[in-house]
Amino acid sequence: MTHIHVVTRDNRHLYGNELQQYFRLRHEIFVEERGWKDLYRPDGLEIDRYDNEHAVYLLAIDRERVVGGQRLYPTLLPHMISDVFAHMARRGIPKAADVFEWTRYFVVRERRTGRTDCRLLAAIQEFCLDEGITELTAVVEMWWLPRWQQAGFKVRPLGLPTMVEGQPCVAAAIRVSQESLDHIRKLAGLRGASLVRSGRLLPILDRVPHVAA
Ligand code: A1S
Repeated sequence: MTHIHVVTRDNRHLYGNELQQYFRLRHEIFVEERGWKDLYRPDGLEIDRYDNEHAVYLLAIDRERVVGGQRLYPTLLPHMISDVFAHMARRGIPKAADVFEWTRYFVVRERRTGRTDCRLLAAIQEFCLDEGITELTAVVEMWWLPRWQQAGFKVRPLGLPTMVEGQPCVAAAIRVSQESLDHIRKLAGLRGASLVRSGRLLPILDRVPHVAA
């Protein structure tokens, strides 16, 4: 059975093996499968400057095997949109304690039937609602827009579509809401809360450094 585990700086010591798998999978999927060659590392682990103590991971784990994942990062710190994609957010980059950037979303190939995907989408809405995060920001390829619409996510573009690595992409903000969670839970066939929180986790917003990016 697959569960979505919350991994933060408070409990990452419990997930050493799973985090190693997760970074290796990110390399396999983003560098080798998706061809994002700038992320290549000779050790085969895709780790970037945002994989630090402020990152939060929601990992889909089936009996100690990581089968999917996603990352959240505070927008009050320099983050991918402010550092690299600021030109794609001409309407302004949302930066607030309760706004997080959403990156590195994947499901392993043999689980791409939509089910793990729906669970990860439900998990992100559930986690953000629980923690008081009101909005997510992301840079995505355009094919995410109909996916989000189908998932019941409320999305507003932050700028015009722009080519990134030969693909039309857009920066967007997604509103976190109970309505979206209910919608995606229904699609995923989930009745209630599905997140696993191991160890002693402090509320995420208590951890957000109040430094403007
Ligand atoms: C940043 C993301 C942020 C949210 C943080 O009938 P199909 O196969 O065409 O249906 C597909 C397509 O409609 C669409 N789709 C998926 N990958 C696509 C691509 N590279 N280009 C264009 N369209 C694409 O989604 C439908 C279902 O996809 P799927 O792979 O068969 O199944 P599933 O279970 O819904 O998994 C979707 C994801 C995106 C999770 C999976 O394909 C994956 O992990 N891909 C590699 C990682 C990735 O590209 N992540 C997004 C960027 S991170």
